[in-house]
Amino acid sequence: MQQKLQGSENLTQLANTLIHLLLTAQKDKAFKLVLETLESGISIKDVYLHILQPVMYEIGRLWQIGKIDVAAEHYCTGIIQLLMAQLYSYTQTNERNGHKMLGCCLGSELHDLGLRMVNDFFEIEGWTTSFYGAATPLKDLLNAIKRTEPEIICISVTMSRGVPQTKTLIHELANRDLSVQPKTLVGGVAFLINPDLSEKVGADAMTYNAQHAVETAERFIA
Ligand code: B12
Repeated sequence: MQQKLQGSENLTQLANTLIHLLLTAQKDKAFKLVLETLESGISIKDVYLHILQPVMYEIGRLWQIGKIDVAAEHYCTGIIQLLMAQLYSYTQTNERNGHKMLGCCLGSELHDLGLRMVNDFFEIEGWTTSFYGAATPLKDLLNAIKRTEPEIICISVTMSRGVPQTKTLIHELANRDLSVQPKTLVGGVAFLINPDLSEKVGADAMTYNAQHAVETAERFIA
């Protein structure tokens, strides 16, 4: 990287460059761009929220308006997932704080990249997280919650058909005799487009992005 990149304009510029590299199948350059961005001093959180997240939203928009096909979307998603896996070591920055969070997607929900980002933000702040991604069955999740005793449960919902199961999970948790009674946070596109739903499912809070999610959780355990 020739000069240290800073400021939101540069982040937008980097996001645009990354989209171009992905859509022209230049995987190696895409990796190099993101790793050099981190090396230039831009934080992992900024890379996630101001580069990778907008890139995925733009990929979705391009798919929706028919400018790219499903194969191109899958290619881009695959590379972003690989990148995030590679960035995991950058999330282990703070000492563990002794708190536990469990993140999940229920039922037929396949969108788990946003949840991965949420889990990673908790890891950055020192939490120990468990990730139960795409389409985890409700009863198995209840077993996992009993096993891992998290203080916070993050439920990610993109497709609105996942809302009833979210309500069921929250209701089940409230009626179980758990040694740790967890607080529930909800988020994802289904709640972004209809924030009132969070109250209807009985969640303790809904937040807009991964940073707000960890800040809200920290208020709950304070
Ligand atoms: C990648 C992708 C897929 C991938 C998912 C891969 C994966 N492992 O995640 C695949 C190919 C599987 C997929 C499938 C489908 N998809 Co899709 N997909 C996308 C796309 C392009 C990107 C999603 C993403 O990664 N976003 C980036 C992340 C970082 O953002 P995020 O999820 O919003 O997460 C952030 C916040 O919301 C928040 N957050 C998220 N979860 C949580 C949880 C908690 C507790 C908290 C507090 C916060 C929080 O924090 C995150 C980080 O800041 C979106 C476009 C978009 N606008 O999102 C479409 C999109 C979500 N998909 C869409 C559709 C329609 C589909 C399909 C129905 C397509 C089809 N015809 O088959 C299927 C449905 C599959 C299913 N059963 O779930 C629509 C959804 C419209 C809607 N909800 O009404 C979108 C919006 C595309 C569009 N523009 O129309 N998709």
